Amino acid sequence: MATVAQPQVIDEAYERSLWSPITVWLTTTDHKLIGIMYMFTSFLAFLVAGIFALIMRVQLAQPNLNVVDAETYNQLVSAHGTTMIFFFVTLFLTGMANYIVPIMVGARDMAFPRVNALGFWLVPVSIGLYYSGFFAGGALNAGWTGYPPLTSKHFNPGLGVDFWTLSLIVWAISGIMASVNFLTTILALRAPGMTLLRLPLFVWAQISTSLLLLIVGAPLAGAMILTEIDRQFGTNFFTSAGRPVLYQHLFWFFGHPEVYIMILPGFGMISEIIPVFSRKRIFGYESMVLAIFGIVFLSMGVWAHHMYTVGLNIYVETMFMALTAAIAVPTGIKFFNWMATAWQGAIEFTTPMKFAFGFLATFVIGGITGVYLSAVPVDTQLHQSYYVVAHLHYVLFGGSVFTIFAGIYYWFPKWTGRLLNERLGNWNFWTMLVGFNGTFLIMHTLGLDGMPRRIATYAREDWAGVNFFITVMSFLLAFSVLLFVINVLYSRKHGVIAGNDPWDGNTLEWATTSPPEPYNFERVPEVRSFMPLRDAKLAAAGSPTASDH
Ligand code: HEM
Ligand SMILES: [Cu+2]
Repeated sequence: MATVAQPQVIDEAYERSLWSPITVWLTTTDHKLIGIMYMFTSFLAFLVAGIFALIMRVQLAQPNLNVVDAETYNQLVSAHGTTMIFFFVTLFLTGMANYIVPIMVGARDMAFPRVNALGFWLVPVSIGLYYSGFFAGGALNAGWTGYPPLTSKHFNPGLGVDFWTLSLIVWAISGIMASVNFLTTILALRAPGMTLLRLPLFVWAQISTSLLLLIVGAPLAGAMILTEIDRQFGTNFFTSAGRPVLYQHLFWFFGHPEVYIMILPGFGMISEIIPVFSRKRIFGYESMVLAIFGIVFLSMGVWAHHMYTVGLNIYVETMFMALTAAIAVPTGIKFFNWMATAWQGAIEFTTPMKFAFGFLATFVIGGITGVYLSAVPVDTQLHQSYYVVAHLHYVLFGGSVFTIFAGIYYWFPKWTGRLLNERLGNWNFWTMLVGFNGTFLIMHTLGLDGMPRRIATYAREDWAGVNFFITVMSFLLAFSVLLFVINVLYSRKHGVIAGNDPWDGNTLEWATTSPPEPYNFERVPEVRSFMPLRDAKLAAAGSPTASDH
């Protein structure tokens, strides 16, 4: 084992922890504490956006209800979408990666710890700006996509739109900072022996996500800045005198890759979790890395599949259709590799593994409905209908949220030193799986029947039964999240003590204490494959180590 010298500088914040915990959190530059703050903040956002969803579902439970009026509904649907996408999923994943990636590559911290802290502290600023709208006469009411002319001064004189553009500009700056930091950390601070092709797949996933956000964060900020200039200075970038469709190009050049920013880290987590609980090595490591970059590359060339109905040239549409369908190829490679990994493995159905399988089962439905929607004639019919709402929740909930829960159950012992309760975890999983599919599977039929999305109410009596069922199921889904919160609160104090390596893991985070010391490792194990800890264990047992790359 190579010994690394004791660190010269221990995070000053830790030293001050003797006298004031609050100061520690406010001043820390430790990637682990920053990771926890990201996760804590974004999970609160998840709860708020979930409550908004429940209010919307109550409103839609029967025809012609008036629980909330149309204007309030529009603000709720916009805040729900914006909060889930920008403030929950993306930032929760940033927090998980903040905690885990430096440890996985054997680093002491992120490359730029102070930039990391600044990136985090921009998050409450961004969320605060958006939510200020609610106290300034009404928040954004144009959907999370904020298309002009709905956001123009003419239609929307209030401050809600301005708070939204400012919020997302700050969000993009914070995300770009985090991306530069992740890329530098992974490229420059790897432990001795950790070549690129020995990076754990979760780290590869973080490289791809960071690259994407680095490229598409600026176009998003650009779209927001131009929207704001139109509003404040009467210019015509996106007005009807200008090019409203230009906004959609800019927004979706960000928006589609954003979907992959929200799912690739989950792919990475599943690629760590399935091998550990199948007791097998990942099937096709190199093809997994290649597939990630296939997705990165393609994801930047498909944005106009959100715009099939704006009147693009048919040949342009055909190209976007082909590229969109092509994404199924690298995604399919990953999917088959996960199944091949689990195939004939000694599978342990721990809660993280259940969520991993739950992800496989639900994400495939979102993937397949996505392939249908990629076809121009199909999308022309289904655009703006509940079919799209069902599809996007299969991808975002069945994909991102299930992987996030798999990752939380997997790494919680590392973060806190205690395991989450398996019994509550089992209930959490099954209520979520049933609640989720109950809410969103049958929703496809409403879309096929022509129910439009983003409507505050509807008159069709024959939609009442299905909508009522969906609303009941959405409460089961909310109950599953409640079980999770109870599990965290309970296990943090009373959970089973985890030790360093409760799952018999493969990667370096399990080689250090739970939670790790501020400097992460006293000594970093020698890295000879993408499963360094497994190698160390095999070597200690006198067995031949996993074959090298
Ligand atoms: C807690 C379970 C959830 C429920 C019950 C739920 C419910 C809803 C409802 C009722 C709508 C409005 C549909 C409409 O009027 O067009 C909606 C829209 C949306 N949801 Fe969810 N949702 C949930 C979780 C999520 C998650 C986890 C995400 C993302 C990670 C998400 C992202 C979105 C987006 C992007 C929209 C579209 C907003 C828009 O049209 O501007 N939702 N959801
Ligand atoms: Cu897309």
